[in-house]
Amino acid sequence: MAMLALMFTITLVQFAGEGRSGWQPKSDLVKRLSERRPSVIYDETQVPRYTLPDPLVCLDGTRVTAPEIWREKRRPEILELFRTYMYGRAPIGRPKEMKLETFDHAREALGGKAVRKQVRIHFTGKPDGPSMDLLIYLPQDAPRPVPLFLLLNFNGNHAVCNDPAIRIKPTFDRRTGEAVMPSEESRGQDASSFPLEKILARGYGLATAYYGDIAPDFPGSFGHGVFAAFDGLFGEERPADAWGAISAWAWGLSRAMDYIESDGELASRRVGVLGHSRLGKTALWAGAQDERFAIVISNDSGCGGAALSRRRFGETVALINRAFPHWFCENFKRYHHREDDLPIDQHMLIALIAPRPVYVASADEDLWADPRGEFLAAKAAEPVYKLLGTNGLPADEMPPLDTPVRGRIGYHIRSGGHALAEYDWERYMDFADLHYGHRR
Ligand code: GTR
Repeated sequence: MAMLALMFTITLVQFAGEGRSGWQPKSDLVKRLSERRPSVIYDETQVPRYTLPDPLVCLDGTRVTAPEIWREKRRPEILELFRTYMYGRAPIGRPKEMKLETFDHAREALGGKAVRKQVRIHFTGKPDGPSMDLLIYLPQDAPRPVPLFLLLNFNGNHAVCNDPAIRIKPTFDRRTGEAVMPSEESRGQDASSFPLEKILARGYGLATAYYGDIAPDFPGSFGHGVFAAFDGLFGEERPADAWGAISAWAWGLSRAMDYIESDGELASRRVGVLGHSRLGKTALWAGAQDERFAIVISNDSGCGGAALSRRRFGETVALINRAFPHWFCENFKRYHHREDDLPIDQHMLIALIAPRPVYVASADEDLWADPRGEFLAAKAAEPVYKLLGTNGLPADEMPPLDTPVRGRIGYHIRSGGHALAEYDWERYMDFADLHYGHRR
C-alpha cells in the first residue's frame, strides 16, 4: 500500500514536470506553425527529456540548506554564471561622471491629470556622449512618494503617449542601425501598450525610456551607444563574456533607478521593473542583478527570458543567437543544440530575484516564446523562494486562460498573441497592490 502511494506521487510529479497538464495550445495553431517551420518544436510531445540544474546545489556539490548560504555563496555564483555564459558582464555600475539633467517638469500635464518630468541621463557626463531620456508621469492626486512601473520602450518616448511636450529624439533602424528622426505623426503610436490613464488612476506612476538610447538594437550594435563609451574599459579586445545588448539595456534600467532614488517624489522602494519580449528578458536580468527593484515583471519574454532553454520549444539558443548575434555574450554561442551543457537555465534567473515578488506572463498564441516553458521556469524557482521563507507559485499545473495565479511568484497566460496588453497591465497592478499592501 505504502509502495503504491509512493508510485502514485512520483507519477503525478512527473506528469506535471513533463508539462502536459493544464493549459493546452490550440491544436490548429500547433499544426499551422509546425507546417510553416518543421525544424522548430511546437508540439509538446517533441520536447526532449531534460534535467534542470538544481538552484540549491552549489558548483562544488554542496547543498544550500540555509538562507545565508544562498545569499553568500549560491546567489553570487549563479549571477556569475549568467554573466559568464549568457548575458555578459557590464563593465561598470553607476559611472562616476554620470549627470542627471531634468529638462522638463510640468505640473499640469495630460489636461491636469498628471505631473510630467523628463530627465536626460548623461552616462558619461559629456553632452556629446550617449544619453537616455527618462519620461515620467505621476498621478496629480496620489500621495507622495509615488510607486512606479519602470520599463524600456521600443520606438521612442514620443510613441508612448500623444503628448506634444515629449521630446523627440532619433531612433535606430533594427536592421541597419541607421538613425532616423521620427515624425510628428508617430506620437502615441504605441499608446495601446501604455494605458497611462488607467495606470495613473490606480495611483501608480510610469517611467519609461527608449532602449536605443542605451544601445541600438541591430547586429552591428557594438561600437555604438554605451558600448562605444565604455567597451574601452575591457582593453583592446572584447572578451567572450563582455556585455551583450540585453545586459546593456539592463544596465540602463539601473541608471534610471539611480535617478529615481534621487527624486523625493518617487517611491524608490516600490519600483516594479517590467518589460515585453526582448525587453522582458532585459527586465528579468536587470531585476536579477539590481536588488533595488521591488518587483520584477516579465511579459512574453520567451527564450533567453523566462522560458527554459532546455525544452527547445519554439525559439532556441541557436535560433536566437543567429537572428540577434548582439543580444548575448560570445560564450553563449557555444551552446547551440547543447542546452543541457549550460550550467544554468532560466528558472535560476527567476530564482535570483527571490525573495522579491516576480511575475511571469505568457500569451496563448505566443508559442514562439514557449508559454509552458515560462510557467515551468517560474515553478522551478519556487524552492529558492521557499528556502527564503516565502511562498512560491501556488499552482501545480498551468492555469486556464486569463486566470492569474498570485503568490510571491505570479503567473498568467492571457488570451491572444505576443503583446503587452491592457489585461497584462491590470494584472501587474493587482500584483503590485497585493505586495505593497495597497487597498483598492
Ligand atoms: C523576436 C525574438 C524574440 C522576442 C521578440 C521581441 O523576433 O525572436 O526572442 O524577443 O522578437 O522582442 O519582440
